[in-house]
Amino acid sequence: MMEFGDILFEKESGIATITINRPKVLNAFRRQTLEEMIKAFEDAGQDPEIGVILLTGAGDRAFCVGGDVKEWGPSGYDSSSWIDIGLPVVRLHEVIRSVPKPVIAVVNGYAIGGGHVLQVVCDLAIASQNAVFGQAGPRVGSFDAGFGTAYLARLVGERKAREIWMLCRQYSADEALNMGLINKVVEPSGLMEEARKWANEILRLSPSALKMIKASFNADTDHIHGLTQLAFGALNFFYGTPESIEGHRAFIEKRTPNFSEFRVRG
Ligand code: S0N
Repeated sequence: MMEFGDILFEKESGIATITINRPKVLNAFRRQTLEEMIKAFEDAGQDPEIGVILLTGAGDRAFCVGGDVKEWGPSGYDSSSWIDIGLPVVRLHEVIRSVPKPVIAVVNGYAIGGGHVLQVVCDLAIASQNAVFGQAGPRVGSFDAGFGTAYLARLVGERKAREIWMLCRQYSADEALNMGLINKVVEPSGLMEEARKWANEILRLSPSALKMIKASFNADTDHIHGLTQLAFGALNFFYGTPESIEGHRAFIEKRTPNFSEFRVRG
């Protein structure tokens, strides 16, 4: 079994479970976390003993709250942030979509920012009653567009997807279920049991049929990968600007950001 520092990776009875294990920062990810997740997904994807992959977060507060804002310190983002976080995020989205097995997000708390996008790109999502969903980028001087926007709109419709990004509100598990963002809501104590139940149902089905079905769903939205690459390229230019730094500093300093000086003629 591979050794990891930021994640837990277990395999049992056909099910691989990848757990982001940074509960002190609500399972926010850094470059190391992303690289380990990519390796674990690739390993599970190639392992003939594995038929389903579960993705979850450690503890009972969070699934994942996106990039670790504190890793870059109070001076804010700079263009190296793109290399540190951006490139592995793009690759991780790709790997979750390309592993030829169903991936289930098991959402046990906050799924915010890039953590929310992770659950969006999974094939299925089961959440506990206390899960909270939402985007944060425009509040913290960042954005995770591409699959995070255009594919989100496939799940919940254009209006709701635009609301999610343009207001940065938070949504309960029941609201997420009603808008088609997730598949099922259960009591927190029964979350893993329910996820394993779904996984075991999947394990009874034809792996080749599932592989082709996943590939065919993906084929319809694969062009969004290009949008993701463009958006992350734009993010590289955005980081390090006073506007992006204001969002980052405001979060670190626990205050409301003031973006008023950045409003320009269209
Ligand atoms: C999750 C929220 C809503 C929880 O609010 P709550 O319950 O009031 O708890 P807090 O007191 O706010 O948080 C508890 C402790 O956890 C720390 N923390 C929270 N989020 C992060 C984080 N993302 N990174 C590091 N630490 C985090 C808090 O600071 C607090 O610590 P203490 O107790 O020491 O004060 C609320 O916390 C929230 O809204 N969090 C921010 C979510 C967010 O903005 N996520 C995206 C952040 N990342 C970026 O924007 C950088 C860009 C990036 O990494 C990226 C680049 C490309 C593609 C994707 C991403 C990506 O972020 O995903």
